[in-house]
Amino acid sequence: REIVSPSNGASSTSRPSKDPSSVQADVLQNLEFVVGAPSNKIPNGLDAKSVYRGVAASVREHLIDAFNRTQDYWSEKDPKFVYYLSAEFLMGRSLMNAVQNLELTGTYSEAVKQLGYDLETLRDAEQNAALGNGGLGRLAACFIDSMATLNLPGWGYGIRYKYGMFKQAIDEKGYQQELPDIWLSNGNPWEIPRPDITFKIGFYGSVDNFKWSPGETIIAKAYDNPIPGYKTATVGNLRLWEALPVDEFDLTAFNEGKYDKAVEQRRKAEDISAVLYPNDATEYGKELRLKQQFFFVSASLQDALARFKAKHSDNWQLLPEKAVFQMNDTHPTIAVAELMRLLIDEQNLDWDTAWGIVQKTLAFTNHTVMPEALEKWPVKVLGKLLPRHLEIIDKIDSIWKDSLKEKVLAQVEEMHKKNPPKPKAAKEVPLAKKAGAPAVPEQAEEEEEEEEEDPVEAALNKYGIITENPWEKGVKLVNMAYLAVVGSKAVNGVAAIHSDIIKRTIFKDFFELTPNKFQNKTNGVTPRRWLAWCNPGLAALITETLGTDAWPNDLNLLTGLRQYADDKDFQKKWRAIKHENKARLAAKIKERTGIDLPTEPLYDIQIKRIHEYKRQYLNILSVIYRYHEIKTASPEERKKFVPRVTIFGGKAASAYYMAKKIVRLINRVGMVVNKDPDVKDLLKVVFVPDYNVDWAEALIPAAELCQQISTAGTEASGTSNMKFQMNGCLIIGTMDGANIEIAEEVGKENLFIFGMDESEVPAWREGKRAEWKDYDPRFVKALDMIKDGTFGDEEYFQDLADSVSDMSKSNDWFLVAPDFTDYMRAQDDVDKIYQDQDEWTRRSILYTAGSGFFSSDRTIKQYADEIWDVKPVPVPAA
Ligand code: F55
Repeated sequence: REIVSPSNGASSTSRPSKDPSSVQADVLQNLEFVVGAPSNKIPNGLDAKSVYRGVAASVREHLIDAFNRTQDYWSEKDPKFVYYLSAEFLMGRSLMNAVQNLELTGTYSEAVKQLGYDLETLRDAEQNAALGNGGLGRLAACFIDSMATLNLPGWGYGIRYKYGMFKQAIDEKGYQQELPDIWLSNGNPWEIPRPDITFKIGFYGSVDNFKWSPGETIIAKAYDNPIPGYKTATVGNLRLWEALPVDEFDLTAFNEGKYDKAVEQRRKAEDISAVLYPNDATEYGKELRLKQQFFFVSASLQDALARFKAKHSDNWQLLPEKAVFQMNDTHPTIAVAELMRLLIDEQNLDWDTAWGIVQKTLAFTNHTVMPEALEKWPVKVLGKLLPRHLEIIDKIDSIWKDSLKEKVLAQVEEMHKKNPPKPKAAKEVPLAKKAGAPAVPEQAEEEEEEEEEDPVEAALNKYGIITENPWEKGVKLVNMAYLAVVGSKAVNGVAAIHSDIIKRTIFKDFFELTPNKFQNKTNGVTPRRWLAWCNPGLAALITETLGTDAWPNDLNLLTGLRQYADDKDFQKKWRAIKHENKARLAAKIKERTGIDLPTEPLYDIQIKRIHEYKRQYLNILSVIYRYHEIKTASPEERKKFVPRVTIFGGKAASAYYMAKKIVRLINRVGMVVNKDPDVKDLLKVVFVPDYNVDWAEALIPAAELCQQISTAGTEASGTSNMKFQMNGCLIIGTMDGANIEIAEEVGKENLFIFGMDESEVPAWREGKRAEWKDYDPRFVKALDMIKDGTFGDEEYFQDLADSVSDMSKSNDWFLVAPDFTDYMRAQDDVDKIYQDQDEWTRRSILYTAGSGFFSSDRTIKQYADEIWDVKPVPVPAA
């Protein structure tokens, strides 16, 4: 399907204007005719929201103009396209990013000023597009930014959720409340509805002789969201799908007076794109979730295939040379079966031809090794919702296993030669058990052992896409990650250590079969949003110092800052900017929470989803101990403390029991510490409510220390660590995820590294833990304070305390207790270095200077070269 440009190549049509006075006229025009503001109120007498809408409508014209030219050009050139399939795109706000990327900031600031407003105020009138949970969704947003900037022909494909990530409020007890995110209430000027681009999506029904007759059909309608590149005429596309009923209204029911039934179909269809599932680390097993996944995958594949067909009719062998679909985690992996179905059932290809094409057209990224996040759909659920797909998956599974038979047979024979046949085959320990989920019910284990399994069958089963649920005998599951691995040409992890771990653990058997399929693509973040736009002070200093403003598109240029790391004058300027950013943040925090913050202390920040593996708990325990030390110190001793502001931000999944307790504990500690007159400015504890992308844009430039303290081996990569690094913020962290690569770039000695590393964790969990008793007295003291009611609610916090201290109730799976002592040692180092501001600043400069590798431009270039084989197609300037 082509995108038809209304301008139809007519270069004579007037392009949106680029000088302040004509831009001003455009804004006024849009205020009157798009916003519908009464002319006697324009421009004064309007609220910021309305003016924002007028300005956004005018910026939109620039975007659409370049968007149409880009898409027309790409369509004409017909290069290979990458389609980034993701259930989440955490975009944040668009106004400033669009204005900056289009290089119209000066123009718009001026135009808006003449109307009596300033651009910053209007920026804050925009709703956040929070169509994602956290790292995975924000990564997708950074990636499409880089794709456009690098002129790579490609689109993002996802879901236009009506409600994004829930809004978080903190009640007076410190408890998290979830509120709906009604982000479309003020309209969305950044999207282009495409009522003419729709696809039918089927569900349920039956299969007769390979022919699927869906029992329910809905419509997917496209919305295009232009994605401007920076310093390029390219504007890419994020196409999001909305679910609609085939028939708006059941007239018969209406005429019979059954009014609610008349709209029932509509409601049911709209439910599919209604709400983002707010969990970032646990799968749901809910049918609606699978419906969402299939809905957007099917629409996206149908759309891309239609576009291919319009150019190349039935030459399907050419598809792998024209399209590649990158699957962002397991959420879109039903694509393996859907692409097979479309090629076989709709385009009449035979199985082998279709399978050959699929395996050259799909690629898969894994973002986690946490067993509870790996999606496994019960065969019953999948088979009911998508009967034809289950049939296809079943066939993929048996052909796949058949292809391994000879190999496995040889392996078994070899094994038997070495060890004469034992009565029973060695049993695989279920992965989830290895990784610490509750143990398999013992009874089930015993029963299993009683069965005599054919050793070849047993060996083959470890490769099974469809397998038995280890917790529930007789219940079969479709392992979506395995389906993706088998159906893809490439599989990648998101940081070096993570890519290594997946080869050794969750995909070990697959790696041994096809080692070349497995790759690493270390994550990156867009330096436009995360340095240039969010930290204008630092950006200006960098440009002035390097003597070029080319660095946002060529981030390795930042190495040029290294030579200034010891320069006292430069350090002074560097510090002054950090201080301004801290003051700006303090003002925002005051406005949102009422808390007054001094700007002299060390700003220490941990922002990320609340999760036990990310160990916000470890952080708050050390804060509690610090509080105790300050309180029990004499006035003279107090002078020796390095003042700190500790800031937390993050949402807990609504059903995550422990995470919610951690949120409450942090808030309770803040309530007590912040009003304690003994503490004064030596310690402040802030929980910023409703942490989101624009909080991040204010917090990161102001941060001096950030906490990246996950249990080694659990955080696949982390991406906020990269954003902090770019902004000259020092890291206290474990040797986990991308911290390791950051340490390589910056010099490990410049980070505050602590704790067990990934190789030590299993031995501790499986052995040492049993007899370990070296609880740090400071750790015991902090827990005692929680338990004695220093922060109130001691009963409520009891099990949180037990979870890291009472091995009969829990096993401290994430190593809070054993890592505590070294964490405190690292914290002491932090205090010591902070007192030497020159040394601190030197390190800070080295962080920024060493952050070039973590530009998502580098990441995307590697995807394009090493997986996608997609080449840049720059759009000629207008
Ligand atoms: C969302 C939904 C489900 Cl069902 C499972 C996981 C998620 C999710 O949001 N995961 C996520 O954010 N993973 C993170 O991805 C980042 C980008 O690769 C990594 O940096 C981070 O380590 C990882 O936890």
